[in-house]
Amino acid sequence: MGEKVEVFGAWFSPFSRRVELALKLKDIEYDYIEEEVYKKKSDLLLKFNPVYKKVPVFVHAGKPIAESIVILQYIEETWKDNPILPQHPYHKALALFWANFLNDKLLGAIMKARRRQGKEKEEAIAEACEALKVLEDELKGKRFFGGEKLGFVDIVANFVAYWIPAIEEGFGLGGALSSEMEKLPNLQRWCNEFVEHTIVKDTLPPKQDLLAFCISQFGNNVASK
Ligand SMILES: N[C@@H](CCC(=O)N[C@@H](CS)C(=O)NCC(=O)O)C(=O)O
Repeated sequence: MGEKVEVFGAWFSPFSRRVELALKLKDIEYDYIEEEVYKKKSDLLLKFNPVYKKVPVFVHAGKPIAESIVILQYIEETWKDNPILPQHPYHKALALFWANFLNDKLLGAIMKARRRQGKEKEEAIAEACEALKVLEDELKGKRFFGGEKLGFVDIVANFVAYWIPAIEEGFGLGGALSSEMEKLPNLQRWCNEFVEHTIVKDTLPPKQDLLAFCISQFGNNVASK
């Protein structure tokens, strides 16, 4: 597959990092273009992702694809070596189910908590903590969500392993998710193993920079951004 592979991303974005991680796991070379998504989006980004206007955008042989989970599926289908999804249709469906759970239930509750205040905020935080407990059960007896090897669900769950403290700080969530995670041993062990993985390490932004970015970008303006 000799065609050009490009990722339009942002250094702090767990969604962009998902795409980069999949490419690295599959040993696919790519050009990376950093976008200033919260300052000025490039004309190319707007052209390639006119619907959401977000990163990541994956461009293969000039053809753009947006939305990290869709991009991961495309990468998996295009480059068959080092698979990140199970071959069996049922197991593949389960992996996609968990990927959607992470985005819809967990991230959905986190985003809701960011925008709400008072009781509604507390409820959304509790919903996010419930979702973490579900992940704890799912990891029972397993090294990774994907089994012995890191796979699709692990890639999508990158924000759980690394981004949560910075997100909590930036979104004014008060540390409840981090405290919940301390009570979940399977999830703790998974987080440690995930961030220590040699290829994953390469895709994690410096913790202090991430924290400072989240505070300056999202802090003090919780309801409106
Ligand atoms: N559902 C998208 C989420 C992407 C996303 O939220 N990207 C953020 C950066 S972390 C972005 O580009 N934001 C720009 C904006 O909201 O205008 C995915 O999975 O790719």
